[in-house]
Amino acid sequence: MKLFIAGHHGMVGAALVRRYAREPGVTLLLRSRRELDLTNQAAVEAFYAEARPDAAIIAAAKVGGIQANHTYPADFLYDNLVIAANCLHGAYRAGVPRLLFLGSSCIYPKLAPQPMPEGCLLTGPLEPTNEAYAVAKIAGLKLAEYYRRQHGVLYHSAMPTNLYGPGDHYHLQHSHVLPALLRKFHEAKTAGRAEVTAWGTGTPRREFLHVDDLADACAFLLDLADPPGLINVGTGTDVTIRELTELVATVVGFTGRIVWDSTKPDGTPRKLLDVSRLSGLGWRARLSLAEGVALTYRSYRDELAAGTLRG
Ligand code: GFB
Repeated sequence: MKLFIAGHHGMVGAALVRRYAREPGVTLLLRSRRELDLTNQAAVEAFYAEARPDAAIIAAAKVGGIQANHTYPADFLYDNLVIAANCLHGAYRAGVPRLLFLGSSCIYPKLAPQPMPEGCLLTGPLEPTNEAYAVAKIAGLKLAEYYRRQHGVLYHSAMPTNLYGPGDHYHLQHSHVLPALLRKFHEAKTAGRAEVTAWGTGTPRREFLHVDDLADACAFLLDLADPPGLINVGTGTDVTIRELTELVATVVGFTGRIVWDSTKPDGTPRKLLDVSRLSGLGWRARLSLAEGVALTYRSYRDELAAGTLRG
């Protein structure tokens, strides 16, 4: 099988490359951003026509944490919408028979029932801090659904919960909470500082999935003969941001004080996926949050030492 992984330099794409390295029957088609600009429709169509993959996983996206999403909504909507449109339409035009599109748990309404089943999509208003990203991802998953319905191609989508792992972004303003906290605690410990500031009130609840578990779930879904059109990928359990903060501090070995900056947004109060559809099919996440954070702190230090840390 010739498999195109769109976005293989990103955290998710790189995890997919690691996962498929174990599959001898799979040849990966990979293009860096310099080689193929996914926002350029003509370039994407030319790539598909020439490379002719048997399947594609669309892991390319402009992503960021709560503040980046809130500050750059036009970029988050435009880039993600165009990437989704080009990657799906180009695949369809070139006769690619199978495609897995990756979205995000923020596609569900802000006040969705918890845990959130796939069926609550488009039943209420979105969380304002990430509405732009969510609208683009909803358009992408609907494109997959409609190409499958109208044209009979096997295009389907997976919605991962908040992800973390090797190759994450560690920018203090623009990253997600878990990498931001790892960096803040590491730098405070190294500099001997007594205090670290975390954002918001610490009361929102979030679910975190290690990116290697997501890659395994993608490989599982891509093997199904008749995959669900839309499926949640998570662990099925969540923690408060305060609990996460304490866990990260413990893993890093920071023993000072944690101060909460309530001028920063909390975002959606809770975002726990209902993973019964996926567990019913026989897939479960392997890594606990404590194991995953310990592994990620190790890769953070390795990336820092190698000069490859992003952000
Ligand atoms: O991970 P995060 O940036 O995004 O923030 P979302 C999660 C929670 O952690 C919020 C709090 O309540 C933040 O206020 N938090 C505490 C921090 N300290 C920090 C910190 O130092 N940095 C950050 N970033 N947060 C994102 C969406 O929402 O989730 C994206 O914006 C995407 O579109 C992603 O869907 C999965 O979980 O709120």
